[in-house]
Amino acid sequence: MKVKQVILRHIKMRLKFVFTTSFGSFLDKEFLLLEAKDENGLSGWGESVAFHSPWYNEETIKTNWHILEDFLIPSVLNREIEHPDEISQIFSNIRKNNMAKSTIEGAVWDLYAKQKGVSLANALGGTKKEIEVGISIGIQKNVDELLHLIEKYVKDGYKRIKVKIKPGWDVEVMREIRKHFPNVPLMADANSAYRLDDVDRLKALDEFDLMMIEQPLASDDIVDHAKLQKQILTPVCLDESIHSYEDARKAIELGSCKIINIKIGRVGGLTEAKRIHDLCEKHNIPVWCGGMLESGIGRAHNIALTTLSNFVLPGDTAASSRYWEKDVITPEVTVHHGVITVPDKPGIGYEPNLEVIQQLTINEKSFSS
Ligand code: OSB
Ligand code: MG
Repeated sequence: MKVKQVILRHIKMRLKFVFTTSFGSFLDKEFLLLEAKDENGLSGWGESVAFHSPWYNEETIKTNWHILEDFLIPSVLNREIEHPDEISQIFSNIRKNNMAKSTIEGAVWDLYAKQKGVSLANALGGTKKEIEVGISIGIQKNVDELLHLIEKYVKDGYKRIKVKIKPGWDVEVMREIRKHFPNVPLMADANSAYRLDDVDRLKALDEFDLMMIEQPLASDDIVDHAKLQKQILTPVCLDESIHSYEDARKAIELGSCKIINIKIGRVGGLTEAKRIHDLCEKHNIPVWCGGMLESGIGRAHNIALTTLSNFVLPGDTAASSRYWEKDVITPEVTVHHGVITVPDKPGIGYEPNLEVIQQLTINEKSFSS
């Protein structure tokens, strides 16, 4: 196959709620959509999950645009490609910038699946027809508001509740949650808000029977996480620390985690995500698919990836309507009793809604060879 044209769009969408983590809050979500067209007019779609500011990792929408425009798009345009696995090879001389790489790699995967007439899930080797999802709840103004949200999402049927924590919004909050929801599958995500010195506070979470604690320590650490895991009962799950297969291999070898959250953008694309999945499966490390408040395009990629066999824990891929008044795909992603039915149409299986996309586009550029 050959990509003959790429259209890069900068989109701005308002979330239905303010999302707050240990790093700060936001209401407007900006992101990039990349459309890759072949000679027959078929389009593959990818989404950049980089944020407006570099709080989650070092990438931003602007750095992604730059790397895509000046390096990644030129190296893919008009090039003969047999299989999307080649894309990560083509990019191997460009360091990091994983979210930028993943944007175009995902579009090529979608295009490839559409050309073959198979679903993206199928093209990746996934077999599940349904996937289970949980919900990620940001830090709230007070515990009552958090309890109300949990009640609502439990009623909706979400398979597990994840709450964001930080020092001062942790042990007492979990105690309150457990008082009201003694049996709900529960986990916490710290987005790197703690240091190894905080071990006593983290040990105090052991009594709440959490499924895991996600990324308690520094975003570039795997050594202290290994020390921490030896001292707490709650399984450590790594998010920010895992950028590649090699990171995953080292973390598993060191005992830095018992679970890994795979995000396609963070690891540079679907091919690398699948490699990490396979490695974890071999080592009995369960994985789940993380979320980055994606639009429907990125959400569809997450759904396809989650059909792989070792995605045994509910992911953060909640329904479109949880985030957006109107998503950029038709149909929107819906969740029934905590389950998403995986689409079986070719490619990502949801149709990009060009009218909605146009309305939300604040900058657009077309590239062709
Ligand atoms: O750490 O998993 C995270 C959202 C933005 C950035 C990082 C994270 C998150 C979430 C929400 O937890 C996941 C989602 O609902 O998309
Ligand atoms: Mg996380």
